[in-house]
Amino acid sequence: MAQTRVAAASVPNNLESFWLPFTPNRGFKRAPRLIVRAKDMHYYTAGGGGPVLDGTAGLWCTNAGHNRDPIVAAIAGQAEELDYSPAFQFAHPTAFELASRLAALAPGDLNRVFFCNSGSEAVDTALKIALAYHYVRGEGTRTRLIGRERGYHGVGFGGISVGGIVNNRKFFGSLLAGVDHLPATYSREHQAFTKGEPEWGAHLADELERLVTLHDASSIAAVIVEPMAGSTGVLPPPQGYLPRLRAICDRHGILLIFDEVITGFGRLGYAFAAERYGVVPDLIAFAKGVTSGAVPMGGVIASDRIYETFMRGPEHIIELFHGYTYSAHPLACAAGLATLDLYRDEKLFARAKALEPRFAEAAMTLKGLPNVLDIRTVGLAVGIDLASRAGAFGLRAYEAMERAFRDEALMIRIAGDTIALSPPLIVSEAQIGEMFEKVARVIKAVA
Ligand code: PXG
Repeated sequence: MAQTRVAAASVPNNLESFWLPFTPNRGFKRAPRLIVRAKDMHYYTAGGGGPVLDGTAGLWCTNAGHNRDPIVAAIAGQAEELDYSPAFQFAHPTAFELASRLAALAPGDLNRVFFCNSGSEAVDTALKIALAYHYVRGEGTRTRLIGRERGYHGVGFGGISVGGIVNNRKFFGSLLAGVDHLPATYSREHQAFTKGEPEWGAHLADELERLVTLHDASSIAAVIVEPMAGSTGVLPPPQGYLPRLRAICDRHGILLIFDEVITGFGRLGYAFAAERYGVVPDLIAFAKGVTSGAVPMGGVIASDRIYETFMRGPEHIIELFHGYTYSAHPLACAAGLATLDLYRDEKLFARAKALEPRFAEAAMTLKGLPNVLDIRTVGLAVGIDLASRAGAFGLRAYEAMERAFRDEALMIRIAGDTIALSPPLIVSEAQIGEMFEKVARVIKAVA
């Protein structure tokens, strides 16, 4: 099906109108990187170029690989049957089916699924549910939200407020009031070149106790963290850190939110990182891998306890004043179901887990190359820190990204001077080898 559309994909003659997100627009428009088609592990570029190896599962989302036939067929079939139906006061069957499947994948009593369309919306939804939960149970003084330095929770005002990335915050005014941050868990001094979760750093969870002492538990609604911080360069949690955070939250009646937008759907070898770390949060935010990137979708999985807290009061009254026109969109739900089937049938989460040691070993072969300051691996993800060029933070990695694409036919992600790789979970051992050989040549080229 994808094949028939290739001929139609041509190079646009005007690049000016599209303002690209999170992209230096002028440089891009001088030398655009245009993708016109994808299949499994590869992209194909305008003018008949490619294959380009996808080292990043798109933006951490195409976990089942690109243009998988069952997902494409499910979207096409759904589009013919039901293009749209409202999710306020009405619903369609596929939404219930997908919610049940997600509840079955999620740990503990996380059984209630609220749908939205992106990770940013998922985060803002989770924060709002947390605030409203305390309000409806009569603890409306709990309004403070705690995030973490170097956290990425999307780009909504809630997400950037609890997030910890200066450039995502400093341009945008006063943000949400009443937010505080835990310290980031990364310390190069203590954990450089660690495979998996570093031994050092569990004590940083105790900073939450300090914040409780400062603000008082009666003012704190929730703590939100990524189990593994992805966007700021793959920061696996220190051993024991997440259980400690859970214990402190429990002690003080604070909800724990895991932002699993990246870690969900197999990236760390499990349906959710919560399972890998043996910690059940109160809310999980998800997106990306739920449809393998094929249709936008996000959502929040809440505990039975939270859901039931809302199910009081007169039955004709809306329990949660929140939702989106496209919540549980039929195309997204159909794509989601087909994607979950693929994950199950091809055992892709277990596959990621089985490949983790090989992936980590291949990643560590880059140690010793010029400018490589640290390599962190966990699941099928790696962050490679490069030394910055003098006076030009981010330039070396930017050059690496361009060279990887043009000279090595490899797509990589960059954050500052960190290279991140997170291939689709269908990646072969040979492709893992190929990927790191290409990255090695690129790192030498930008030395
Ligand atoms: N939470 C987390 C943990 C994320 O990683 C979002 C929320 C927001 O999702 P949406 O769908 O609103 O973009 C994200 C998104 C990168 C990269 O290269 C990461 C994301 C998006 C784009 C690029 O690290 N994460």
